[in-house]
Amino acid sequence: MSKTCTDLDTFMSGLKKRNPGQKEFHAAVHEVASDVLPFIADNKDYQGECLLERLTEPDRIISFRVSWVDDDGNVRANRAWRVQFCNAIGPYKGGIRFHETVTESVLKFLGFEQTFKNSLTGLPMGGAKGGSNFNPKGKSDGEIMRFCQSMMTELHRYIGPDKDVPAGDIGVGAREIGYMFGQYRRLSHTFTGAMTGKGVSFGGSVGRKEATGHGVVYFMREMMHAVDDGIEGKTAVVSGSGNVALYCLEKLIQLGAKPLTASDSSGFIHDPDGIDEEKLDFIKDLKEVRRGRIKEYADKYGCNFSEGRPWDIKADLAFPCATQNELDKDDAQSLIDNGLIALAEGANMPCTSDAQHLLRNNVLYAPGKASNAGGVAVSGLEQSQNSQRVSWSIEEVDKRLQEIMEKIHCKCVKYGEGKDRTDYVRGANIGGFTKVADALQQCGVV
Ligand code: NDP
Ligand code: 2IT
Repeated sequence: MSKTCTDLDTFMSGLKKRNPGQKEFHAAVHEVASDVLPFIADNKDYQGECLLERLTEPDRIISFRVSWVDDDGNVRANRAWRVQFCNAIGPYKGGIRFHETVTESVLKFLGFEQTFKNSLTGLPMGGAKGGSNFNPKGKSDGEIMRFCQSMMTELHRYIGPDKDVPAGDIGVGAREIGYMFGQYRRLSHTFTGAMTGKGVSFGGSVGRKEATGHGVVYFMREMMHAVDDGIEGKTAVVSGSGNVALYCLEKLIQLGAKPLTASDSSGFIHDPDGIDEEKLDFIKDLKEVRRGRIKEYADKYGCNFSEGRPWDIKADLAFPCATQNELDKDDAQSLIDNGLIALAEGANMPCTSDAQHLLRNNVLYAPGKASNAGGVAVSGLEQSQNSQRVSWSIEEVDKRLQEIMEKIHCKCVKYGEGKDRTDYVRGANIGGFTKVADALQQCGVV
């Protein structure tokens, strides 16, 4: 068999048989295949060589045990993985997630998405994702350090600046990257850009911490400009209060919008007066320094805290920035009924496929692989700076980030042009696919 099967049901039933029970991975592939298979059917150039079959099989998955000792002297064991999905256009690149819900299926979905996202940035980066079912909540700094060191003791064999360059994701921020990079440096006896998201004092790029959240808002700005509208004066609902959400809130405030909500896994706050710079500083201290719960915001500013998610709040713009499947069909309907204009995903696959279907047909809707690509894009800029042994200014990095988000928007418009509105999902899927597919074809059957 060397011709890609372009029937979606046949393609998916084969994929499900080969990957039983991996529902997150099935969903991610289904979303891409439903756009890419019709594109292949219409384009002879992409019909040979089983391109999508090859792109849905990771290059390799490394799975290993991480043993560590907690503060009470108990020996603990977790499972960790690195899914090296595809290095057709550059060294593997993608984050590491620490969360109790991490499974091989979750990391395969994220690695698959990353391959398309990284292609869209225009930078030479392949796709990968890693992580562990380790739950960092409530752990001391010492426990986090010992876990990170143990994880890197195994992982260091498989990564390197020209091989695979991990970064952060849920549960992995500056502290964890620092501990992992420190151990990598020690074990490899080298100082290279083998990870990104590093501290600025040891090779990190300025602007990387802010890049995903700022980039999502830059992408939203492009979508709004394309319909002769803007962000200024618009109300926004945001979920999460981690890295992506915090800097999405920050850029919304800087561009004159009025964000109304933030959340964590225990619930959300709704501030009808809007989250301003001073209130955002409070959330940054709460989440980045004290690692507290979002409910404290409601206690301090006298607004509402509720369990659940913020999607019943009326707003012009929506930014799901917490985790996968956090916005379902009912949530999407409620946002649409409340007059939503546009939604840009900060998280990876936050909308269920039913929700995505509704949003795609009713509002401007940007999938994460396009709208949250600013984070990995600035990771790519960090790799360039490390290779050249230079550090760019924040102005330089921010200018490049804005240009990259604009180019991704253009690519989505090129491949996603539609009758009523741009189909950003189709645009991102086909735009991401073509570059990787061209590389696969030109490099022979490997
Ligand atoms: P963080 O760990 O910094 O923050 C995650 C936020 O989401 C927290 O507020 C957390 O709440 C909440 N959250 C996590 N899991 C759940 C859950 N199961 N239910 C409800 N809330 C939850 O992660 P990031 O901000 O880095 O990542 C957020 C999303 O953005 C992820 O989908 C990630 O893959 C994606 N992303 C991240 C990039 C980056 O550069 N960091 C780049 C591109 C995408 P709590 O603290 O209570 O757990
Ligand atoms: O999902 C993502 O794009 C990330 N977690 C960032 C990956 C990276 O290598 O910066």
